[in-house]
Amino acid sequence: DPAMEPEISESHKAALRSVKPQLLINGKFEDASGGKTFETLDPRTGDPLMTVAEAQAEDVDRAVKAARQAFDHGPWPRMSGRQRGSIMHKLAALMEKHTEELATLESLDNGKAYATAVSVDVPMAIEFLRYYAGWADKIYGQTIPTEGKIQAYTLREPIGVVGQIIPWNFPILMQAWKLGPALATGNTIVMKVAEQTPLSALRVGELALEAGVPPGVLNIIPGDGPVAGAALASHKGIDKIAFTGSTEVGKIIMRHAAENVIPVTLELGGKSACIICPDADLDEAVRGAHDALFFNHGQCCTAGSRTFVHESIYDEFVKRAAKVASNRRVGDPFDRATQQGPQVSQEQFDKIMGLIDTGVKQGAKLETGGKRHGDRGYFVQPTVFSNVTDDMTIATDEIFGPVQSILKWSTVDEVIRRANDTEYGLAAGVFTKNLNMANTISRALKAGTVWVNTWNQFDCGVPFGGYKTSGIGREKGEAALSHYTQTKAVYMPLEEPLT
Ligand code: TXE
Repeated sequence: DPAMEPEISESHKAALRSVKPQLLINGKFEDASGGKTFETLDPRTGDPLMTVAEAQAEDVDRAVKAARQAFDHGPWPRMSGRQRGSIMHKLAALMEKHTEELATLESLDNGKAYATAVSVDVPMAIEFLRYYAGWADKIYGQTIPTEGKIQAYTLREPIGVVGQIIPWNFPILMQAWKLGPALATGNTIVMKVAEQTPLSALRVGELALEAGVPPGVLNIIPGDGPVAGAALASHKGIDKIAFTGSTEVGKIIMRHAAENVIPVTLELGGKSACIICPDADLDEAVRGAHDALFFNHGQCCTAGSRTFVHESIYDEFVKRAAKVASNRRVGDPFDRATQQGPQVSQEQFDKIMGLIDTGVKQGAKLETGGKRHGDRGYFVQPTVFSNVTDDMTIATDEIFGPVQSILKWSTVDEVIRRANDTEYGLAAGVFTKNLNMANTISRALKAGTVWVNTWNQFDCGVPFGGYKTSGIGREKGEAALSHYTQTKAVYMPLEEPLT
């Protein structure tokens, strides 16, 4: 219960003490220039959790130079893929050894349920690093048959210094998604972590040094978006930029990349349609659509934030969905029974409460929730709206909170058209027992991932990314490797030199 004084227990204090709250540049933890700092807050209370160095443009410049030196002269891009893979395996093993500490940091900083952090976020981050460690010695070019007495082959080389900017919703997991392919392919990295959640990433940075990642290969700079983030994205010394965050900032990142003519990968917002067909098992569909939206407090780019329910089952579905949501256990993330902790920040809390108000004003029917939970921290009641129509703001804008919007459909053509009628295209899904329906709908949906009778499956090996304004490029799987390598073609005469 958030009304109770949240506890900072001995194990929480020990986890916090494990973090060096500074900038990781060239293998050393340092203060920011001018001694600039910011507070990362405890979302349960809004009280300061820890004071962290805040990178300034000069610091970003130092980090990029360190990464450049490590790329141009250091061992990382020159060692064999197998050696790089083995260092990555060591990092994964160290993270595994520190699973509880990392999960504690994740919950303290982000507010997510500890039970989830310790069983999903941290183990998945470890699994991702292992998956990409396995790729490190399996990335190679081709020998290509050519016309004439000449042979040609290709090499796949790392791109160089990569800038990576990550958000706060899955701090350690987003870090692993970005580090895995970049490290495996031999790049060096400057990573700007989110100002709301810098702690777990800094701890992982230290473990990376312990694992043997050479100085300058992984530089981590906590700081503000418009200061440190912008300085990184616009820096002339980076060879690639990868970003996960809002579509609005994604456009800024792409403009910087255009200025410097460097490749850019973006993983941006979503407004994913979850389509419930009349033949679906109702309880499974209610539960599936609930999890699709409420997982991680609704703070998922893939949240099923438009639940389209067939008119023949609509009323019953809404009744059950409201019941499931109202039973959701909101509370202290460290209480093992908690399913939903606080939202990450005051800003996100305000945005969500504002959108709930807009929903009510625009005529959606509030079935449950709609208010703040408790009287301190950033807790929001699990909220369900019915009678939502396509033009309402809650049906068009990313809410990024525990707010389910249920819309009604009658024909398949109509629901496909409406599901696709959005600027986003990150994910979508359908609940049905009818194979034809599953095939028709999954092929017609314009989204980078489609889930059938499930949601939020994220296997390391399967590519993930957005259609339309949800992004550019793919993370995870073999697909991500192509964004961290460039191809060199080498020609060589087979007989006497050709002129
Ligand atoms: O995102 P930002 P915010 C969506 C979600 C959320 C909204 C706003 O709808 O409510 O975005 O969240 C850095 N140059 N998503 O404000 O600002 C910033 O410091 C360079 C969806 O937190 O995009 C952080 O590290 N960098 C998303 C990162 O960008 C800049 C996850 C993301 O922050 C910058 C998060 C700038 N000018 C939010 N401004 C997803 N796709 O999962 C900010 N940043």
